[in-house]
Amino acid sequence: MAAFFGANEIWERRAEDGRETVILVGVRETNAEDPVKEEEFRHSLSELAELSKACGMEPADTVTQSLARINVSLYVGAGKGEEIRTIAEAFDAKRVIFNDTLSPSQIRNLQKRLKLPVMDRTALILEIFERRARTREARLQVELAKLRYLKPRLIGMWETQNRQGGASGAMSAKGEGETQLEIDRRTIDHRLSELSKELKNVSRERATQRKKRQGSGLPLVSLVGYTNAGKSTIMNAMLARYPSDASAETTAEKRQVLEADMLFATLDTTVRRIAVSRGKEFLLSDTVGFIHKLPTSLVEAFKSTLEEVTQADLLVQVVDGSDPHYRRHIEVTKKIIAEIGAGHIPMITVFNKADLMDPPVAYPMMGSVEQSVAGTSNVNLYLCAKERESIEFLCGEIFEILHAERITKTFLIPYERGHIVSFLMESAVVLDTAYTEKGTRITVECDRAAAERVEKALS
Ligand SMILES: Nc1nc2c(ncn2[C@@H]2O[C@H](COP(=O)(O)OP(=O)(O)OP(=O)(O)O)[C@@H](O)[C@H]2O)c(=O)[nH]1
Ligand SMILES: [Mg+2]
Repeated sequence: MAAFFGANEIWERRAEDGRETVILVGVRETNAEDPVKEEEFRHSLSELAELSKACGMEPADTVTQSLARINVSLYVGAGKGEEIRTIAEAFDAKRVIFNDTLSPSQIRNLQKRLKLPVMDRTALILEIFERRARTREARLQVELAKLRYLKPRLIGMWETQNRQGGASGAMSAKGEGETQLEIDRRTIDHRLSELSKELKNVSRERATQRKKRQGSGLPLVSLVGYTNAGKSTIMNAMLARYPSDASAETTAEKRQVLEADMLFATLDTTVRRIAVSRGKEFLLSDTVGFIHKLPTSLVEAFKSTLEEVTQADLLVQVVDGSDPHYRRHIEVTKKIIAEIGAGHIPMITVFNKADLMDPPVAYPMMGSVEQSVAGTSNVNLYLCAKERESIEFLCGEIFEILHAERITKTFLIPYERGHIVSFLMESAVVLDTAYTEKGTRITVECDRAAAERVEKALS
């Protein structure tokens, strides 16, 4: 991958050390089907500034424009193009970042006009993902997403430059990027198919692990939500409060996940067993966070990572309740959840960071029905992930909902099927045991799903 992308100056030619001065540009489209409100527009630009900082850039200025429609050839209006150029020169900016996905021809025209490399929001998010990707699966997925994004752009450039008889094309601001010409459609397609194959293998491994976990009969609870909301903090706090001592678990499985005050701290999916007491256990998964305008190519490429979410019995949507834009975050999360096919799964909403909320709220506390987020979930909690009491409260609620699916059942298990008894001892609350002529008669309280599996095994 390094060799392949080494030739691509959209990302790689940027100095990794030292912060690069950049100018941000956003257009508010007033005639769009669903025009964004001024306030939301500002928010998305401040998010763009955060994204650029996360990529080692220093935004010096933000240029905005309201247009009835985005300019098809230049994204901004022609006059605005000149203004951006003047501002970029004044700040000695090295790059201009645009708040929307640019078409290949917009990139070309803008670079020609501005005489600077341009980057769009999608490329920026892809770059952060690339920097953060640690596991093999995450790296493969990011490369796939990036290549899908790049393909039309590289080919567009290749064609333009060929038409120009090899003259330095629009992408090659300041003489960079000639090697781009060497990358042709076949190379890209070849790599794309290699990546898809590798990812299929990884996805198969993941499916095997999942099957093994399903064998434990434990319900799966998935943490989902906007980036930086506190998902990993909740995961770690749960692990610390209710460590599982199941002998099958390795030290690695008990390991905590990375929590950090940065965008996209988590890029993979981690599943851990949370044991409140014997028979009161569930699996908890923590995964990649979402963001407004998360590139479709990323959502698609991260399908296998996100599969854990689609398999969950319960979703816990974590919201940074102290962020003034939390409503927007909830909307984005809801949309992505539906996109990946998890819209039907029951969900609790956690308004996290209650300790930072202004005006202050009491916590841990159950939100009122009026505070419920329409169409999202009807159970909502105010919490502070960093406090033990909040974590216990959340766990209680999770069980409350999971237990709605709990039943009491008696089984007669032949002595030669002892492993089924062990399974029930592990995953259910045993209410009564008797040893009869025909086998062990055992009465348990367990998940409906676990009971169904035992019935099937005995039939
Ligand atoms: N004050 C306060 N800070 C919190 C709370 N929960 C999390 N944080 C902080 O918020 C930041 C982000 O937390 P993470 O747990 O990494 O967030 P995440 O949702 O996993 O983020 P991504 O992995 O990027 O999707 C960290 O600096 C946490 O310490 C809370 O309840 N109160
Ligand atoms: Mg995280």
